[in-house]
Amino acid sequence: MSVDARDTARPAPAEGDAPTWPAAFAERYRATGYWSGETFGEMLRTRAALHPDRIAVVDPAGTGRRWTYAELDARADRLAAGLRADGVRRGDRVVVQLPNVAEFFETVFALFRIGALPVFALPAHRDTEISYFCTFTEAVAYVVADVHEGYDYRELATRVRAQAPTLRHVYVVGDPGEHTALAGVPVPMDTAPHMSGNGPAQDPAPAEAGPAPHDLAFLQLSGGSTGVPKLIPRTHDDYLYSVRASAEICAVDEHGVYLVVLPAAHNFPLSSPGSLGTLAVGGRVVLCPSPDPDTAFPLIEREGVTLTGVVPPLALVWTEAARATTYDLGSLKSLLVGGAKLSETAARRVRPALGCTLQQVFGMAEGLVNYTRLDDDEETVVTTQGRPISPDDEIRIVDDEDRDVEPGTTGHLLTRGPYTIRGYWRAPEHNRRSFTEDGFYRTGDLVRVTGTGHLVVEGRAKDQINRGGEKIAAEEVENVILGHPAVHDVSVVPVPDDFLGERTCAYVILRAGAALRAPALRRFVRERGLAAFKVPDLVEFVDAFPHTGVGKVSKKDLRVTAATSHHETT
Ligand code: OOB
Repeated sequence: MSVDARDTARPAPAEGDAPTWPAAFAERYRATGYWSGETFGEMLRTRAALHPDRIAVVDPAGTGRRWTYAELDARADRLAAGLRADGVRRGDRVVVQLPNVAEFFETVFALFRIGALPVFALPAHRDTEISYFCTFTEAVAYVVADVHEGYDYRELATRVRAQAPTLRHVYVVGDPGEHTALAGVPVPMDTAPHMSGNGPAQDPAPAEAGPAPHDLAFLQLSGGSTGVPKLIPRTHDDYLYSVRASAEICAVDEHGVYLVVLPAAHNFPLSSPGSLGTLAVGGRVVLCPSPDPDTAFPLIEREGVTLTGVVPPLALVWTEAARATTYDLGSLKSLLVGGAKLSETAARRVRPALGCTLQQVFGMAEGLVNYTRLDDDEETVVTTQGRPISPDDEIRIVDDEDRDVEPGTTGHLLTRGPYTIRGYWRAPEHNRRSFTEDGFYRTGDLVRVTGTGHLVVEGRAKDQINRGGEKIAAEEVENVILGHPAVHDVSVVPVPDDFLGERTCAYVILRAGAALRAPALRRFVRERGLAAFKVPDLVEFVDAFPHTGVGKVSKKDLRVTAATSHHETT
């Protein structure tokens, strides 16, 4: 394995934080060219040099902003210099919780250049999640918006700061209140001149060497099935490969205009091919402040959007709205749908309604992403969730004892490859369960493979609810509910839902003599500071849970009960 020259004079990242690929695999992935030896910071620099005046990012909020590649590049440099001056260093973690605003890219590329790791939080996360991310990752900084959708993130930051001893800085996009304005991060004198020109920034003498391509680029969140979310360590090499290959599969080039409809930090709009895939080929990224058709459709028309990615419930809303819209959606070439299973019925509606190609995407923040291809026949596109990006994505379908099943039979999906992690960040115990000894990731998905190598998602073995693409670990919600003094026991399971695919149902056994009603319990969960999408949609009070032969709560039976009973709306 070649050692990058930039590695000298730099401390190695802390040993053991993140399991990595064995040397033989890394060598192969480099030799095949998957890992190109470039960082995200360098990718943007190259792009800005090639076409400085082309628009990179459009943020239509407020008066609207259009940043060229040169401007984004210069802004990332300036912010990187300012953050360095504030003491943010290579390898440090910085929790980034921003809505779909241009500063998301400025921040993320600044951190990429420093080699500090963004920890990608979602705007919906609240005290419980953010405090956990900040303390577990020992984050030195936290970046938020001032107010978004009526919620004041500065107040959240104040509370989190009191809990997280390592957090030295809170940067705010907009009015900073008691914190620091991101726009006001001072630029040290020696780097300031690079920022004034119109062309791409000159390669400034770095205050400190930046990251190497095989270093971690960021920590992404796992939907997970455990009490606390797991963090997914992705390297520049592996992620850049997945975004470039995704752009090729989705035929995105410099004329591509990608609309970021889902939260920008999520792996799907970030990388499939998403904003990063679009920037990697010199296209244009348009931020959509809200996913509803009234916001998205005018932007599609005005900006000539060529592709975007949505979750299945949104695909339903869009296909319905497209029938009556007066906006011209003719520029849209493809709609990527993923994050949860798209029903065949819904899939068949996409092309007639929106006049564009459907691409199903079955991906995961841990790595593996599958796409239906642009030249797949219609039946394949509507009935499968696609095939892997890479010829080197290894797929195994196994039974409960890890034995390969007969071809075409449904089983557990295990995978390993050039952009699938070999372990979560600082979670050795959990890694022993989530990965096989030879490095396959246990996805928790039940899948079968068709004769053409396409995957069909048939179900899920992990203890998770997929609420229209938003993942909820049952255990995380159960732990919060168990904190209620009236609750003796609880079990959280999915309930089928026509629109979202699944909703959450909490089955609760109360303590003897205790009284509690569903609205009070839901309020309790909300007030504990959990993201709103994790608050159970339904609460059912029961006297006992079904049990398995060995006396464990049978979630399988409870799921069946949940699916077949009539639920009062709570
Ligand atoms: C995407 O990533 P995550 O990490 O939020 O969730 C991954 C899980 C998968 O393991 C699977 O259970 C489910 O989400 N999933 C799908 C699916 N796409 C994801 N289940 C059925 N059909 C699909 N098309 O959700 C994600 C990451 C990158 C691209 C797209 C989605």
